[in-house]
Amino acid sequence: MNLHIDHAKRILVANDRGGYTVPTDRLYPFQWNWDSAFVAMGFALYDIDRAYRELERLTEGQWADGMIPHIVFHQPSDTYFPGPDVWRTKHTIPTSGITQPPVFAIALRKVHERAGKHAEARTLPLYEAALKWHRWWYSARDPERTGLVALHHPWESGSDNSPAWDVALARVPTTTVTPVMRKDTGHVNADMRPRDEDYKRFIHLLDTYAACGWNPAKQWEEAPFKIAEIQTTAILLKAGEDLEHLARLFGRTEDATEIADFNDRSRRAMLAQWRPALRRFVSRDLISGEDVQAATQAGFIPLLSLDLDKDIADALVTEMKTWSKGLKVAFPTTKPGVGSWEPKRYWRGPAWAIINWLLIDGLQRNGHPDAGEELRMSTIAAIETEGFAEYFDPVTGEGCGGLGFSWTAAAYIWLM
Ligand code: 2M8
Repeated sequence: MNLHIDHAKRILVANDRGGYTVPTDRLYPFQWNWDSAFVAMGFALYDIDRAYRELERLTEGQWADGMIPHIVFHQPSDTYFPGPDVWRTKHTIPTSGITQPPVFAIALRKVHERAGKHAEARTLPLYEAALKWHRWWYSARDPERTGLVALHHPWESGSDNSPAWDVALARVPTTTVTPVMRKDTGHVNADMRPRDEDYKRFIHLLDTYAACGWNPAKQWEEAPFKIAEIQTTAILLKAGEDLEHLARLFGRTEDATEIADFNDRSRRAMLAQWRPALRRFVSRDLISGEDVQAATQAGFIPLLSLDLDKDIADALVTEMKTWSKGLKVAFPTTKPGVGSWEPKRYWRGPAWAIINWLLIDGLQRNGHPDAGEELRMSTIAAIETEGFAEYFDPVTGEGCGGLGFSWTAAAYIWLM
């Protein structure tokens, strides 16, 4: 038995709160959307029942309109801000009012394929939930049918304080109705977290959407932050491919046609976001109408769901290599050396095991298994040296943020 795998499994046990896994104790005491999808894939390798449970418990938070919220507050806790009283949503089980990257259907296909006989009955309700959520993405977050889905809040990207949001977020006022009472900086060093000014803007956005009654059409009109986002769309497309696969497997021909149509739309739109001069893909700021130029990991995530021409795939890999050069741990979430790069501050530079996981899959898909293998080894070495930290300083290799972190544990189990 590999001792690290044993340790990873013990972390998932310690973070279990009754069929769902918190990202880590105290810092994140609830169920988070994309964290749970990664965790479910980890469980899929050794405990299918628990893998299904993770996804099932997440869907308890699904809204009638199909959205699966970014946090499900199954039980109260006073160690996190903003809690359910700040979100003011109306779901029976308290939830946040925004969403997160749709990794869910990617996880569901993997769980289903490892579940063997009799899996269909347990997979089907989750398949239905995923389909409802994908329909929500394409109606609520792409009403103009461009193929790129839009985010209304940096938290929806999962890359909360990424330099990708600097320009758009600067337009959001720092005034809030809700007093900002941060708890995160009581758990981890403030230098590793978003700045106070970011939090004021995060809460300004939350207050704005709460005032819209969390109505998607109203929010679309009033959102002061609206980014047609490349990483989220890339994940949605991969999830869409997996969902389409399940639809065909279950003989759901009409669903399959509908999903294939979503997928085609996103595929075409993403290809149009390729910028040869930058050697990466870009998001679009829907308020200014401009490209998001910031050099972040998001620009490489389309590897995951597009079958790229060789010259594009090669250019992406060349660019990725220049970013990783001389680093102890790849892959940095911001290009090293640019003004906004901060190697310890959360999503402004550090390496994250789950981002690497997506990139590894993408590199394999696009004919670069060696680059994928290098990244896999870099991720494993970082974890074996520093433990199951939330993320890693790419220069020193230091494990940062929360410790005993669920998605790092799941990534380790998966990547080994
Ligand atoms: C971080 O985000 C939450 C808000 O959702 C926070 O900082 O309070 C991000 O790293 C996000 O991607 C992640 O899902 C969450 C829980 O691990 O923490």
